[in-house]
Amino acid sequence: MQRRIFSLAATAAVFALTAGLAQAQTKWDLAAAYPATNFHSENMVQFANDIDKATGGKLKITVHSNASLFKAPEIKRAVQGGQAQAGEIIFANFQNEWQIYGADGLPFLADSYDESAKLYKAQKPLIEKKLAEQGMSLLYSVPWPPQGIYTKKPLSSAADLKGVKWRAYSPATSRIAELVGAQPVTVQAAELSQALATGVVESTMTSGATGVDSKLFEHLKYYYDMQAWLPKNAVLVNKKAFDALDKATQDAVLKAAADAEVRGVAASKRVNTDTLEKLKANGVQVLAPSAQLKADMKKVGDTMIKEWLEKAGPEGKTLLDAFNKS
Ligand code: PCA
Repeated sequence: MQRRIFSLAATAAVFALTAGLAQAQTKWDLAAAYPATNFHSENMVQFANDIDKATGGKLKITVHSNASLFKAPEIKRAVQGGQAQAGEIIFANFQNEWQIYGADGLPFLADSYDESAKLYKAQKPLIEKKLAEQGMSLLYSVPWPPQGIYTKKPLSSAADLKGVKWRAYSPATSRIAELVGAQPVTVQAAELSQALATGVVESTMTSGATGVDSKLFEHLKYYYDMQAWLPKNAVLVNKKAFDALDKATQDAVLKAAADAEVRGVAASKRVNTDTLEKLKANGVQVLAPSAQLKADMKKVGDTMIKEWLEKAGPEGKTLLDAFNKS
């Protein structure tokens, strides 16, 4: 009898301890779309670790990379609905929902790291307001390296892209294909290697980073370094999940986010240089576009910016004015 009472007491003590821990610890899922070795994903893991450390383990965030929790286009809705407390999106994927999200996916509107930072500054207040209406907040945003064209065959002008099966990742990258007479097929990064291997696509416009992540060099031997735009990823949080944290934990999240943004931009720049070198080492010809190809793509960009402005209306004009003034 004595022993039984003792063991009951011990069980109760264990229960009390676990309950205490469960109360003190919050667990979040962060749905991400790119491979674990991608610089955005690595940065996100560090972001989660920083929060873990700063809160003494009170907030544990698990990063689910490579679209393992939700497919890229589903992540935004998952965060909005609270199926994931946090998630990483690429704004350009959501241009059809709201044109402002697509501004950094337009060719040659903001085509360098400096211009990208200026565009972000102009976009940010609008995006923060929209996300708040959607029950979310922006934690941080980091640009991909500049986008160029991968092909199987050399390109002297955009006419060489006619009829080519072109992998798109966003409405804007589909529109480019239409304007040059290529055949757009939307394939998110997590499925890109397979789409190339099975011949579903034979060209794409993306960064050196994704070229290395998805081993594009196994199929595509030319990379035209167009430096056409720098689309941004963003880490979003469900507002209710954030509001449920105590003030000190909220502050830790915001501090880690600010650090991740600065660190991410620096990583993007580094990765831009490194991955172009890796493409070369893997037999890709990394080339500057011919004057004709450049002029052709610039024309495509001009058309798309005009179309964008028509759809974006006064809000788009406000954004462009703010960007042009900066
Ligand atoms: N890589 C991502 C988006 C932009 C980029 O550089 C992709 O190709 O899906």
